[in-house]
Amino acid sequence: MNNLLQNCNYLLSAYKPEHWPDDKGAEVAFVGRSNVGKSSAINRLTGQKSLARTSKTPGRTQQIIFFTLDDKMRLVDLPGYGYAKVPLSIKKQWQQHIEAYFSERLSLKGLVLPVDIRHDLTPLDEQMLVYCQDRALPTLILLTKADKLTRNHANRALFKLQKQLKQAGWSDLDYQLVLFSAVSGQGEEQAREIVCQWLGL
Ligand SMILES: Nc1nc2c(ncn2[C@@H]2O[C@H](COP(=O)(O)OP(=O)(O)O)[C@@H](O)[C@H]2O)c(=O)[nH]1
Ligand SMILES: [Mg+2]
Repeated sequence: MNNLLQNCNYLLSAYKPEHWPDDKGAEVAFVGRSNVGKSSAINRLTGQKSLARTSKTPGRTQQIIFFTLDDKMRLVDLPGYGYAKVPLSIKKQWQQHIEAYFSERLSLKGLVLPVDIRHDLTPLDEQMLVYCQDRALPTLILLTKADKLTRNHANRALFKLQKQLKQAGWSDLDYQLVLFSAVSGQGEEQAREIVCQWLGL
């Protein structure tokens, strides 16, 4: 099947809101813990090996990176969080930028939140869900690195996360949940379909 996201190109990296592209059209953002597989997910979904730079060293990119599909649609790689060695000043700056992005960005139509299938949700993951709920933004939680577990264990992790979200007061109407692997391609079509729908493709 034709990959509607494949014609995605690098647009720009922004340290400051002044550098963001015009707030027009539709945008889908990816945000999550450092090293969770955000960039790998963007590469898998666009079918490009090295569109977003992947890294074994967490916490390296503090910019917001914009990719463009055409003049009106963008994918956005937001800086990762939760990396302990990042200085407090950078963490504060990160918080400000992310808050500004979520509160101001009108073209933002949906958020992809990758979560490592082997880890629990962190407080910042939940904070992202709060941002989405505050502006009624559709959310896709990708349970990444599913290839690291057997199918049985992966399904168990999925149920565990659903339970954790329910206990934290989230309704299953607040998010969609997909088992995903950038390595095997598990869940890629389902995730791509959701992203395309948000973009109006
Ligand atoms: N096994 C496996 N490794 C992955 C997967 N996704 C990412 N990785 C690895 O995890 C590390 C961090 O990935 P990256 O995409 O740079 O994470 P980011 O910091 O969230 O953008 C890299 O070494 C990737 O190769 C996956 O689905 N399966
Ligand atoms: Mg990355």
